[in-house]
Amino acid sequence: MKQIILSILTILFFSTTSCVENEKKETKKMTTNLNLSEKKEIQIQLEPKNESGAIGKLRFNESNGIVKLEAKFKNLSPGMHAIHLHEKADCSSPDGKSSGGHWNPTFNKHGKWGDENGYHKGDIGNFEVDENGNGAITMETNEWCIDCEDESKNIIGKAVIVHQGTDDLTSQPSGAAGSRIICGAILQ
Ligand SMILES: [Cu+2]
Ligand SMILES: [Zn+2]
Repeated sequence: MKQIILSILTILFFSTTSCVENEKKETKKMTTNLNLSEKKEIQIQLEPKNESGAIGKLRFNESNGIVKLEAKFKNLSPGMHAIHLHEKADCSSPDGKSSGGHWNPTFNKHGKWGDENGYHKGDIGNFEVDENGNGAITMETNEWCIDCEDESKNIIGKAVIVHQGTDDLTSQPSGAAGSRIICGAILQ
């Protein structure tokens, strides 16, 4: 009888400990996944195109499903300049055209960001450059992600392009913004 009770106790003991261990593993796994999805950052040095001499620095960071873009530019002509995400992370050609057209994974027409009639996922818009040639832009959106599974949101493998002119937000397919003066590949 003693023998039986002892074996029952042993079984009980082992089953409880293994339960606790499983729970520990679960918790650890969840925390790791959370950390991975919580903070992602990419910094890019932007290069001049079409011999513009313009340069810039750009940072994307993702936190809790929101991607924030912060960019600063130098040596541009004063006034409004268009900025877009183009479809290929390829800045190799001197005119920047190697980066392709506007990034448009949802097959919409070109437009102002947020327009109910449609806009490209790369249609960031315009930013202002002062008389010293300096400009900056920031933007936040949940319509992009950094390296996620959703190809209609993933900005990795695309390029940032700044144009000589202003995006009129209506001309198709790219806002008649003129030549490309800055390019940066979005790669990790
Ligand atoms: Cu563009
Ligand atoms: Zn566009």
